[in-house]
Amino acid sequence: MPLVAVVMGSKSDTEAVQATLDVLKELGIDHEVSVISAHRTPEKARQYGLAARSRGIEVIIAAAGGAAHLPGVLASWTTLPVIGVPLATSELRGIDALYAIVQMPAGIPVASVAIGNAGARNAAYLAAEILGLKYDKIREAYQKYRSVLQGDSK
Ligand code: RP5
Repeated sequence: MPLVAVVMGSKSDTEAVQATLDVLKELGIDHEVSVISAHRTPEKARQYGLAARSRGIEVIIAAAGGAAHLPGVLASWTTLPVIGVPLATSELRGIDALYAIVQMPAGIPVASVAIGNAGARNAAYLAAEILGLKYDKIREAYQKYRSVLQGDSK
């Protein structure tokens, strides 16, 4: 049963989101992947956010570019933690998406990671940290990854 929902705003985001999927796979975290546009398919976003918890999802990672309202819209329909990944898919190269995600008004939080590949990877690591509070196997896999980093001289 997937614990992490990875949602992207467009099929065109697939390549940018691959780094998130790679890390989740490396850490052995069950996940599902969906394409939902907050502006083209708002009803789908609402239904997805409302049903996520009852389907067993515990963390949502939402990646979008441009006026990236997807993470905030999903967060409005659920009390699950939402991690937003700003993608550099527009002329503003992700600055717009970063501001849209990180500048959520008070009351409905969305965690923001960095623009692009670093953020895509870190979203999965952050999800592992959250899930590691409850799941020993995920915490151990994540700790193993971190201990490998300590031996890395770069
Ligand atoms: C956002 O607009 C998507 O997340 C994507 O990054 C960007 C462009 O999407 P398309 O218009 O190419 O589908 O909603």
